[in-house]
Formats: sequence, structure tokens, C-alpha cells
Amino acid sequence: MHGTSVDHGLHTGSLRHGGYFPVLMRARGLMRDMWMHFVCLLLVHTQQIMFYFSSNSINKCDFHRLQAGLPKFSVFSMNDQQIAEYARNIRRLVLKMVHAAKSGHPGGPLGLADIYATLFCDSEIYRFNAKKPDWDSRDRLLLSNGHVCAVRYAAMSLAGFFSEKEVLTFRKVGSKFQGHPSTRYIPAMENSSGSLGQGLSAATGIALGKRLQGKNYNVFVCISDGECGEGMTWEAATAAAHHKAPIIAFMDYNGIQIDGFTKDVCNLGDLEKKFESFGWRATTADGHNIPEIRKSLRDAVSRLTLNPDMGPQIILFRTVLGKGVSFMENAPKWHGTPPNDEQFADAMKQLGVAV
Ligand SMILES: Cc1ncc(C[n+]2csc(CCOP(=O)(O)OP(=O)(O)O)c2C)c(N)n1
Ligand SMILES: [Mg+2]
Repeated sequence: MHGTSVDHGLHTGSLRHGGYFPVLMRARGLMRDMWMHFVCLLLVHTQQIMFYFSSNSINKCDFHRLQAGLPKFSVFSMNDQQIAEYARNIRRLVLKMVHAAKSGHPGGPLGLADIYATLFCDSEIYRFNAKKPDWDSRDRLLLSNGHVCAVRYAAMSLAGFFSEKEVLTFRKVGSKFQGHPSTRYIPAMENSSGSLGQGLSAATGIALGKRLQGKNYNVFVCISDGECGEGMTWEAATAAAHHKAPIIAFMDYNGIQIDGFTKDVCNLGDLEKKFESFGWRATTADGHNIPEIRKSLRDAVSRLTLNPDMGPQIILFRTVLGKGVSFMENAPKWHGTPPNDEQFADAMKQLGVAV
């Protein structure tokens, strides 16, 4: 084997065979190299490829598995149309749950569907791992206005935390999916709620605790406008601003509460100005415009990442109670009334499903 060296797997010593053989061997080496490059590319892009295929059937999409371990600012997320489809699926599931239970709150969840879809479909905003709900680095997403929990259960179910069959036990005796959520039964449900006004305080405590522990997850909290009639909301707003708590709050600002329109029951005034005057960074956005929801939440996360001591932020999402079902939209009755069979069929038809 005189003069033998290895070049892409080709023994140049074999040149002694002459003719086409060396050319064939070189071609074989090249093919093997190309194959190896292809395998490497495939490995590097597996996440995007899996996402591409899974996004064609959003119901079965298990993108949550890919979220774990991704860097904070990965580009991995659904596009706006896919998020809109996810929101439609949330609305369908919410209606199925409330109809099956013959009780519950459809209005708030339908109004919040676009916001929850965005949260669960954009890893640059909210990071979770459905297969490991207690993942220590997960962002903490609190729910203060617990009566809207159907939207949270539906969003979690579509993301793979639990099956549709399970969530359809909603509000039944013995079900994990109670009408007001409990941390005892639901993983990644960071607080129990139902008694209004407590979520902002809980979020303040968790956010200050995470700072003391040097952890870097984000703390989100969903609150409602009706909760601004609770004194505790404003105690928490004061404390959060004083301690510069790193919270991202967002509000279901639909102008409705249990007894009617907030302007009639107890006028809340200009909530953006009120939060600002308490020392918060407050903005208002359209809670049904997915690019706008996305931008406002992403901006809040970026601001906090750049300046962890900036203090609390709130996005007031203008929403329509009952959004997506014409007869429920902006009608206080649907705060807490389940649809009967006829109304359910009509609502599902409006959401593109024949019942
Ligand atoms: C401490 C407390 N007080 C009163 C209630 C009764 N309650 C249930 S829902 C609700 C209205 C809440 O307003 P909002 O969350 O804005 O309602 P939505 O927009 O979902 O209709 C009230 C007063 C409660 N759950 N907890
Ligand atoms: Mg409201």
C-alpha cells in the first residue's frame, strides 16, 4: 500500500487500478459526504420540520414538546393564521365543555380565546412544557378571574397537557376541571382562584420570590376589569409598583361583569391612567387582533428582559365578551349562562362545526 492516504474515504493507493475505478470510488466518497451533510442538516432542522408537519393539523400539534430547552428568544412559534385557528379550536372546546356541564361561564373564555391562543402558540412569550408541567424553568401563568378557567383548560388541552375527553368532565363531581380552578388538581395552574381580586397579590409574591431566588422565568397574570372593583387589586398594584415586581399582567377589558356593564354597576374610569398613576407601565391593545396581541406581549417580555428592575407592566386587552358567537357577543347574560342544545348547535355552526 505505497503512497496510500485517506481522502474522503478514498484510498488514493487504489489509483494503481487505473481506468474508471478511481473515478467511481471518488464519486462514492462524494455521495457519502453529501449524505452525511443531509443527515446533519436534518438533525439541525428537526424542530422546524416537525413543527411544519404538526402545524398542518393544529389539533394534534405537539409543539409543546419542542419548547422545552429552547433558548428564551427562539424563533419557534406559529404564524398568525395558525394562532387564529388555535383560538377557534379553543372556542369550540369551551362551548363543548360548558354545554356538556350544563353550567359555567362561556362569555369570558370566548372573549379571551385569541389572547390564550397567542400565549400558548408563541414560545417567545410564554414558555411551558406540557409533558413536564412542573418544569422548574417554566414561566408562571396565573389566573385571577378564575370563573373563565374554561379558556385555560381548553388552551392547555390543545397544547397536550391533557386530553379533550378529560376536560369534557368540566364541572362534574370528582373532575379535576372544577368551575373555579385549583392547584391541587391542575398542573402548571399556579394559583387557585374563584374568589376575585387575589391574583395580582399572588403574582407579586411569586415575582418577588423569583427575584430573591435568582430565577429567570417570567410571571404572567390574567385579571379582569370586574376585579378592579376589589380593593385588594389596588393594594397589590401599590405593593407591586413599590417593590418593582417583575410582573406582566394582562386584563380582560370587556366592560362587563356579573351584574351587567361595568359603567352601570360601578364605573371603573380610565384603567390605563389608573394603573399608570399607581406606577405601572400600562398599555391598551385590541384583544382580538392577533398581531397586536402578539406584539404587545412580546414587547412586554423584551422590555423586562432588558430591564428586570423596570417594575410591573399591564396590557389592557379590549375584548368582546362572547366573541365569535353572534348572540353572545357583548351580552352580560352570557357571563355565566350555558347554551341550551339549540343555542349550542347554532354557536358551533358559527364556529364552523356541524353538531
Ligand atoms: C371576592 C368575590 N366577590 C364576588 C364574586 C362574584 N363574582 C363572580 S364573577 C363576578 C364579576 C367579575 O367581573 P369580570 O371578571 O369582569 O366578569 P366577566 O367579564 O367575565 O363577565 C363577580 C362579582 C366573586 N367570585 N368573588
Ligand atoms: Mg369583565
